[in-house]
Amino acid sequence: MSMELDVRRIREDFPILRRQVNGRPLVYLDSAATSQKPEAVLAAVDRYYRETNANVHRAIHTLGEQATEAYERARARVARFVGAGDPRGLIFVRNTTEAINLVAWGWARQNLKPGDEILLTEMEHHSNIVPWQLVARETGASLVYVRLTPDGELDWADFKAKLGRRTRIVAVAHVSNVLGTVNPVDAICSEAHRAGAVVLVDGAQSVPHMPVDVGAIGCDFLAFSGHKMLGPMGIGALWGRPEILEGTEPLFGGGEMIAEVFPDHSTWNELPWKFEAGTPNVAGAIGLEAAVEYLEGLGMEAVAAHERELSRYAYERLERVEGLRIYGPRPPEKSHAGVVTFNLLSVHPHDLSMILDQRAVAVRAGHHCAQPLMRWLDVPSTARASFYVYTLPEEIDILAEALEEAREYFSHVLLG
Ligand code: 7TS
Repeated sequence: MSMELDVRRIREDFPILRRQVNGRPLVYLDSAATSQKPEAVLAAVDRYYRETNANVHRAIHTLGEQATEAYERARARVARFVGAGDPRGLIFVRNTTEAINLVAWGWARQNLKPGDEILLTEMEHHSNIVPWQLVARETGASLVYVRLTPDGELDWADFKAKLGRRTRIVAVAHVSNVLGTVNPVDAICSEAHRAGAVVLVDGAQSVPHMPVDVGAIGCDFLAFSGHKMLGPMGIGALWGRPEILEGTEPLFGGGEMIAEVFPDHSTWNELPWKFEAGTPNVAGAIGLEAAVEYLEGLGMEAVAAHERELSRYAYERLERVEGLRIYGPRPPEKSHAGVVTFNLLSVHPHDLSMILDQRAVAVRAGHHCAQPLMRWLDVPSTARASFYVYTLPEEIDILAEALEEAREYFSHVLLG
């Protein structure tokens, strides 16, 4: 198999991959939930706390200045990673969920009115549904969902039909965390802009796995999480077009986000600090910078090619497991990221996941925070294997063999 990355070499950078689970080497196939962390990220966070720790944007002393410089350097690096030349558009938040809420409660609450429409798709994660429901209730706007094709791709004709004069914002996942579908976000942006709507791209499953460039996509907002891209938990980012953010009122008030405070009113700091109230997660931002540096060292084209190859192989291998039903667009004919979702016979995915765990295989089981999509699939839940830079094709073989054993076991149980 042609491999774009030297995966064995990469694995040496991830200490957790040396551990055993139930007496066997860990087979970690749950990177869509969260990724593991390389030494470089662990060391960057550790070094920050050992050598530089101080609050940012406040102190004039050496540590304070070094911490501020490191935090702002991390911002510029993360902004460049997603193709944003101007770091003023890059706001550090906790995760994708917070980034989307910032747009919903900031921009949308201030700009939507009764009759306006928020256009979503049937494959969204709950974090790209629920904030819009709350804001729709508050503003009188309504939610409209683009349908999926039987393959689990966006129904383009339905998108064009539902995008209209009333559409104010389109919020769409770049990559589905369940089906692995890669959505044509650049085409979505040009259509939406023609209709006068802004576009938020949920990049939680794309920014870690493929080259993402906000300029090339043409989106207005991009949300992503550090913990899914080799970085620490508790740090993520919202990128927004600076001209839109300039016109948006802050969401949280407090230290850092102000220019001047009077007893009865305040004026706001400049971008991006206007949206970063209180002491930020400086160590997290520095860890995320180290993650970005690590990914750039591998090359995002190579990362994407590696995962495409793994998902093509996973389909080919898992399709040979009798009784396994696989969902989502089939690679390589269809554009598909490193996520494979399936069910075995009528076995509950939680039971399946427990059996796989006995063999040290970690997959996710459940509704994957995408209940509307589960209803579309007409199943209560699924099991999901997801891949990253450290995933070996041999681990897909181990998964397939464990599934074959599970099928043996359950077919006896199910048939009595
Ligand atoms: N959007 C998508 C497409 C996601 O996959 C996730 C997390 C989120 C948003 C939310 O990210 P968070 O960092 O704010 O939690 N997805 C998953 C998953 O698939 N399994 O666990 C979390």
